[in-house]
Amino acid sequence: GPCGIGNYVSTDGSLEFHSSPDWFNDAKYGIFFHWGLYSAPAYGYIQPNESYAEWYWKRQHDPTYETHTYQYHLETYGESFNYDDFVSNFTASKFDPRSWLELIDAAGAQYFVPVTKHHDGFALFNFSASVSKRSSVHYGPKRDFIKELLSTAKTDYPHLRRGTYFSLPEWYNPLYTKYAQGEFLGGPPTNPYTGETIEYTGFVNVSDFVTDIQLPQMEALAYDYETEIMWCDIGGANNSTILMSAWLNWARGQGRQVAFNNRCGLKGDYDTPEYQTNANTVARKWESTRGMDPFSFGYNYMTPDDQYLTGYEIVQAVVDIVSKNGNFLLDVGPRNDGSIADIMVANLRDAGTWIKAHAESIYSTRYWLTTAGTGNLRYTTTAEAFYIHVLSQPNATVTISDPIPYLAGDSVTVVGGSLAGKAVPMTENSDGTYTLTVGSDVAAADKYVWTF
Ligand code: FUL
Repeated sequence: GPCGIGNYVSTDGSLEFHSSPDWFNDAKYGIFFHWGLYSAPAYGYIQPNESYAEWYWKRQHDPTYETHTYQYHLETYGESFNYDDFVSNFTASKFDPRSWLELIDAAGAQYFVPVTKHHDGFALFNFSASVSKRSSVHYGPKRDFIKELLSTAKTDYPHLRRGTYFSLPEWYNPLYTKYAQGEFLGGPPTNPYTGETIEYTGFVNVSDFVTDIQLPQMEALAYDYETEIMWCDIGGANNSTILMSAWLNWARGQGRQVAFNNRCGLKGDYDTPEYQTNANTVARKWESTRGMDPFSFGYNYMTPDDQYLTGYEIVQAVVDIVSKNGNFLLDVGPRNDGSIADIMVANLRDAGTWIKAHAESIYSTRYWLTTAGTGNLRYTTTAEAFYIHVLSQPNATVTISDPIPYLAGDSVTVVGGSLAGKAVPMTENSDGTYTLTVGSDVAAADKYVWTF
């Protein structure tokens, strides 16, 4: 169905008529990639506010943060090594878009969102050199990674939807000073140890950050890269009404539906709780995001393997979030060479095996009315079926006390696992609840979440 009405004009009100496209609501599960210069130090200190490895520059530069990152940098790289010097460590020597895409696909994800430019302003895509030269196209590996990834996806994995993360502000861009807000003060950057002003690599002195840098870069993602999700970050100063109205109308003219999140300075198609989820169903579309790392989106070399989300935890998160009208955008932090740690690969594949085996109860489903299931039960629906998900291994019986109008007959069918298709007896109790009698064979025939 349509995800909006008429032609959009450049006002907040007009753009609020847009809603998340059906394909986005159907897709449920995506993979996020935080990969950039910060993947070279790959360091975050495990405490609130200092654990996001992609915030390395800000934390290193900002002595108000208990100085773990500040000290670490000093001891590891020395005071004269500036953040932009990580360009030479960011080799991407093992980056292969096919291996990332094969992993996304094996994970059971239906879309992906690479960071195209984080708050450090160092982009991984191409735009006019009269706007800025601060990118991997001009420095370091001299490659357009976003093009490599998106164009390979388009030809080799056409069923995967292609999104792009883009930070609206830049921490130390000299032109951002005019729009300073919160931790985004603008530049030029200084060396945190000597106080010296340092160069903002690739800086082109245009006149206005928003109209001359941010807007053309987003236009490049919209029109040259044909992104399907504008995953903005931070908001702040922007020209998003102009960009979005033109982009939505243009995409519609091509018969395509695109999405944008709630961090573009506009209400957006969906909310994006971060390292959080919703306890209950929320009718406005939402997408929960977090890293496989317990505290970071960017790769943190210090995180022990057993701290990463496991296959079990990923499956539980997908089922729980989907049953409440959410999507799950799970982040992977690749290393500076473009490779992905074995533990993340293994856990994603493990979850993917379960998700694919239970595809009919996850993808293209809708949440059940307005309440989440009670206890360890979660529900999803389609026009043809009603699905009961049990978040822990059933032991003889499962009792359903939620007032579900769809339960009828004397059995339900197992979805997924080695006994898929088997009938499980169901009885209606005198108090109106239902009991499924789950034999030990059915309980043993699946893992992580049992679906009927
Ligand atoms: C936040 C950023 O500050 C984090 O570094 C990360 O990119 C997350 C998805 O969004 O606002």
